[in-house]
Amino acid sequence: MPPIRIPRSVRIIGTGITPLNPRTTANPVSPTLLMQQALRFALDNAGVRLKDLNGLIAVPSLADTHFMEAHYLATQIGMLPGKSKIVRTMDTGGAGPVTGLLEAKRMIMHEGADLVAVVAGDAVKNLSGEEFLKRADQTCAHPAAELPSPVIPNGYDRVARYQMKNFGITREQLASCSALMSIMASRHPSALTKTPRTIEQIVNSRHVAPVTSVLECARRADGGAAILLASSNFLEKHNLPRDMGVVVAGGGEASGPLFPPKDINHMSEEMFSCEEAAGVAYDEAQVGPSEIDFFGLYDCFPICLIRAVEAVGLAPKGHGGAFVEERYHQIVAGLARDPDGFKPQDLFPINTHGGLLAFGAPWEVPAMYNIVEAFAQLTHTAGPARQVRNARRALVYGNGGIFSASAIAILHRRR
Ligand code: MLC
Repeated sequence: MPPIRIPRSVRIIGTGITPLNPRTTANPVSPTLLMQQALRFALDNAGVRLKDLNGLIAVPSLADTHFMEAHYLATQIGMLPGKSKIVRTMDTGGAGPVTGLLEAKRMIMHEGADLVAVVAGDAVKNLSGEEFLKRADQTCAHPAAELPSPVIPNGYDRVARYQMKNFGITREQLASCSALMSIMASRHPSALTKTPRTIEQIVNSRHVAPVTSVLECARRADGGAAILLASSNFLEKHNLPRDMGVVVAGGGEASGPLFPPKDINHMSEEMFSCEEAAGVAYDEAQVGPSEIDFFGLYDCFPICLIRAVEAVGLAPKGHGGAFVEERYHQIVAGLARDPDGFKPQDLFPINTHGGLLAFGAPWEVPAMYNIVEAFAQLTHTAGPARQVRNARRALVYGNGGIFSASAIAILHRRR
C-alpha cells in the first residue's frame, strides 16, 4: 500500500438491496449470488467500479456457510487475487453489518483502504422450516442455557418475561411493536409485510414461546444488501462530490453472554450491552439522542426494540414498552383520521422500513437494512410516505445472538 494519507472523513456513498424472496429458475437463490447482486447495486448506486474496491467485508450466511466468507466472495467477484486488498469476515451475529460498517471506517482511517464494501446475503427462507431450525437452534444452544426449540425465540422470550417481571411491561406492549412495524412496512414498496396487523391478531396467532407468537419473530426471508464506504481522498481523486452520501460520525460496540441465564431471577442488567455501545457512539459523534432525527433499531423480537428505545435514550428505563404502545395507538388514530396525510414517521421516526418484524429478515442481513434506510432518510430519498422531515442525523443499531453483541453507528448528512 502507498503511504497512508489520513482522510478527513469516511462516508457511505452508496447502498444496494436485492428484492426479498426472489424466486426464478434462471436465478437460483444462493447467499453468494444475493451478495454479488447487492454489491453490484451499491456500486451502480454510487457510480463507482468494482476494480476501485480495495476493501471488502462480508458477514457469514447460514444457508450456505463458507470458510472465510469475504475471501470466498472476493474470489468469486475477481477482487482476489490482487495486491493491496483488505478482505475480512466479521461475525458478531446480527450486529455484523454495523460492526462491518465500523470496521470499514477503521480500514479507511488506519489501513490505507479508500473504497470498502460491506456485504451480507442469505437465503434462509429457501431452507425448509425444519432445516432452518436445525441450523438456527445450534447457534445459541448450550446445555447450560436449557432453551427448547425454537432456541432463539425462546431465548428472547425469556428476556421478555424478565422485563415483564422487573419493569412491568405488558403483553400488549410487546405485541404493539410488531403491529407498529407492520404499519411501517406497509408503506415501503419492497417490504414483505404488505398489510398492517392488529395487536389482537398478533396475540392470537400461533405461539412459539410462552409470550411470543409467530408474528413477533424476525420474518425469515432471502435477500442481500451492501453498502459502500469511501474516504474523502477517494472522492477527490475520482472527481466525485465531496459532500456525497453521509459521514460516519461515530460508533460503539459492546458485548454480552451468548445466552441468558436459565432462571429469570438470575438475570440482571449486567448481560445487556446496547446502552454501553450507544454511550460510546454518542460520545464519539459528540451528539445526544435529541439530535438524532432517524433511528434504525434492531427488532428481531419485540423485547429487542423495547430495550433499544430505552438504551438509545428515547424513553426512560422501564418505559420503552409504554413508549411504543402509546405511539402505536396515536398512529392508528392518526391514520384513521387522515389516511393520506398522516405521517407515522412524525411520531415515530424509527424503522420506517418495518424492521426485522415486518420488512424481512434474511438471518444476519437485516441490520444492513437499518443502514440502507438511514441512508435514504439522510439523503432525502425515502419518498413522501416514509421521509422524515429535515433528517440530518441517524443512529443505526445491530444486535447479535441473544443480546450478545451490540454495534451502533451514528451517521450525519453534512452538506
Ligand atoms: C413468520 N411469518 C410471519 C412472520 N414470521 N408473517 C408476518 N410477520 C412475521 N414476523 C409467517 C411466515 O411468512 C410464514 O407464512 C408463517 O408465518 C410461518 O413462518 P415460518 O418461518 O415459515 O414457519 P416455521 O417453519 O413454523 O417457523 C416458525 C418460527 C421461525 C417462528 C420458529 O419463523 C423462526 O424461528 N423465526 C425466527 C427467526 C430467527 O430466529 N431469526 C434470528 C433472530 S435473532 P408463509 O405464508 O410465508 O409460509 C437475531 C440476532 C442474530 O436477529 O444474531 O441473528
